Amino acid sequence: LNVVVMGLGYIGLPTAAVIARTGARVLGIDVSATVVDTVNEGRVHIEEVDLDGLVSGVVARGTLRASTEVAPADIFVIAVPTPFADDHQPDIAYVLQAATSIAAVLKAGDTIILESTSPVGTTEQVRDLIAQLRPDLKVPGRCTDQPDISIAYCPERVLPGRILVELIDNDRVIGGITPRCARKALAFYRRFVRGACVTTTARAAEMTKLTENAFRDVNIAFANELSLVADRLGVDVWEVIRLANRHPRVNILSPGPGVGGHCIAVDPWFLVAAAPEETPLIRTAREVNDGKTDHVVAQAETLLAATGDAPVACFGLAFKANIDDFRESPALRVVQALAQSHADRIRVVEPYAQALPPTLADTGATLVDIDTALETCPVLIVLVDHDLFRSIPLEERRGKRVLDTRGLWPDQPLAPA
Ligand code: SAJ
Repeated sequence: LNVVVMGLGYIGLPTAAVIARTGARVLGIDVSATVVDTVNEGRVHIEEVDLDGLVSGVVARGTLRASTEVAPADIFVIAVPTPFADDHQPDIAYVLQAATSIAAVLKAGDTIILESTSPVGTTEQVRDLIAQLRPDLKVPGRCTDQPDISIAYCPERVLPGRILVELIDNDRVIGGITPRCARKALAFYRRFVRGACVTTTARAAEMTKLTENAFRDVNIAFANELSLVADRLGVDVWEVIRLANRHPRVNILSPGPGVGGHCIAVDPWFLVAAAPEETPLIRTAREVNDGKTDHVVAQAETLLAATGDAPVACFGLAFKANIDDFRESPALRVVQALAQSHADRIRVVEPYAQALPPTLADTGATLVDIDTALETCPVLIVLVDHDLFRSIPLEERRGKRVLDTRGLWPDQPLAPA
């Protein structure tokens, strides 16, 4: 079996490597020559648990190769980004570009599977584009006799940090343009997925993916809104949530400095853009979560104003715990805002960064290790719940002024006046 995976990012590269491990011959395509060279040397350009060993193994065995040029194959998996524009309208240009390059090498019997998170209707747009570019091929849903190719939508659902486990164990939703397309794609996923593979239509599968991430966003927004109420009322929100969650049908998520990453902070907008009138809740959840970051900046400014010119240690830049991914990170947004007017006071502690990211590099803020921060900074702001931070014992935090946006240190005494 020959498989082409379009896009060698956080999803495409692990997916390509897992398929290659089954013995299929996989060609990974990326627009970046650096990424292609790195993979062909058996190395990885992203941090993900166990990915380096897997990639070096399948490249050495010759089942995974990378290129900037698409080649003929039996299965084409599209895993390219679908960002949104400034007006929150989804941008599927990369998906359509990928489909265009696939069209050039497509032959009867091939299957195209879109995995990128996409607005409802995108898989049909891919089908229409292929029909237009390759009038010699019969496309599914557009002809009465047997189509020449199959097209399906099967969203990725893996959690960064657990990608290689979840690629295998998670259930998959497989939406075909027609039931036959779905069955074709299902046979492919059965090669490496241990979870259940459930088939449906392409449109239902597209909406399912958006729904999952909007569900999480709305639930995090509820927790973030509670944290604002608790602040106003002088109550410990973490304690309230812990207690409320003892109810058998209550399961509240954790407040934080906002929602980051390239999925949960983005995908709900695809639903809002598709049905603006019908989505006040989903839109408001997005606004609540973005607004939480502004609230944390204001809290931090108040703390800085109350602490003279004391150095301030900001714990964490990543968008969530225990990863090196800073995309759309609320922690990074908070530190950037503080660095604008207090750069000389700002020390950043981020064990997952070798250097400050470009947006902070020239501000005057400095990157320090945990020990230095604890020794030199009387003011601590927790922005990410990395395990390395959670394990700092109370003795090392006693007497500090602390703003803990993640509820990481429940034993922290109230700050000295
Ligand atoms: N967060 C909170 N409080 C919580 C949980 C999360 O503030 O209780 C924050 C995190 O700190 C982070 C953001 O939300 O900033 C998102 O983190 P996450 O762990 O909820 O999700 P992602 O973005 O890493 O991955 C999500 C997952 N989707 C769901 O859990 C429904 C993953 O399964 C998807 O594959 C991924 O999006 C994706 O690619 O769409």
